[in-house]
Amino acid sequence: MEYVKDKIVFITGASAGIGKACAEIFAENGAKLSLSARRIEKVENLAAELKEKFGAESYVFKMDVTDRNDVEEKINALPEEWKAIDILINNAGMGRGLNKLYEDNVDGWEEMIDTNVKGLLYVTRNIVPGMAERESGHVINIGSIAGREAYAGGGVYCATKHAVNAITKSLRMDVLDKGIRVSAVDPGMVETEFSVVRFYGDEEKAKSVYNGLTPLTGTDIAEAVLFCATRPKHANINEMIIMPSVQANAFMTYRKT
Ligand code: 8X3
Repeated sequence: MEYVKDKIVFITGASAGIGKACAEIFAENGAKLSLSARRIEKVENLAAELKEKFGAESYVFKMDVTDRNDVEEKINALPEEWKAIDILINNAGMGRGLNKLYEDNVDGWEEMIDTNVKGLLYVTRNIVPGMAERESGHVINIGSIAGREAYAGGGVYCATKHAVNAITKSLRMDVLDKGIRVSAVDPGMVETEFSVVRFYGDEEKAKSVYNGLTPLTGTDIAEAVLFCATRPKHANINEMIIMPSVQANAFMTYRKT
C-alpha cells in the first residue's frame, strides 16, 4: 500500500458532495489539499474544519472549471510549493433535468457539457503536463453509471459521462510511458446535492429519487477514491463501478415503500 501522507491532492468541486468527502478522507490520511470550487466560502470553511480536525494543510481558491482562461490562470498561479500535484481528482460535475431529449432545456445541455466534459478536459490539460515532466502522478476521474449505460431522459448527461469514460481510457494510453496512473470511479445513486441541482432546486423531487432505498454517501465514493490512490505504484485500478446494494444498474432499483 502507498500512503497519501504529504501528497498534494487537487480536487475540483470540493465544496460539497463527493468532492468534499474526498477532501475529508484525504485530510484524515495526511494529504495536502488543493481545493477549488465556484463557491469559495464553502471550501474555505471546509479547509478550516479540516485544519482543526486533522491538522490538514490546504490551498484554497475559486475556480470555475467551465472557464478555460480561469482554469489556465489559476493552475499557472499555484504557489511553488503547491505545483507538484500528485493526485488529481476530477470531481466537478453536474446533471440538469431528466426530460425527453426533444423537449429538453438546451441551456442545461450547455452546462452539463461545459462542466462534465470541457471542464474536466481543461483541468486535465493544465495539470497532466507537470505530472508527465515529473514522471509521476495519478488522475482519478469521477464518472457515473451514466457513463456505462444510457437511460431515458438522460441523453445529454449520459453522453457527458460516456465522454468522461472515453477520455479516461484515452488518457491512460497517452500517459502509459510517463509513470502516471489513470483511474475511473463510477458511482450509481449517491445522495448529494446532485439531484437538487438536476431538478433546479426542487428539494421534494430530489428527495423522491432516493425514496424507499438507502443511497450511497459521498464518503462511500471517497473511500473508493482513496483505495485507488493507495495502491502500490505497480498497480492501477482502471475502473470501479459502485452502487447502492439495492441498485442493480441504471434502470433497476429495489425500493421498500
Ligand atoms: C449520477 C447517477 O444514476 O443519476 O451520476 O445517473 S445517475
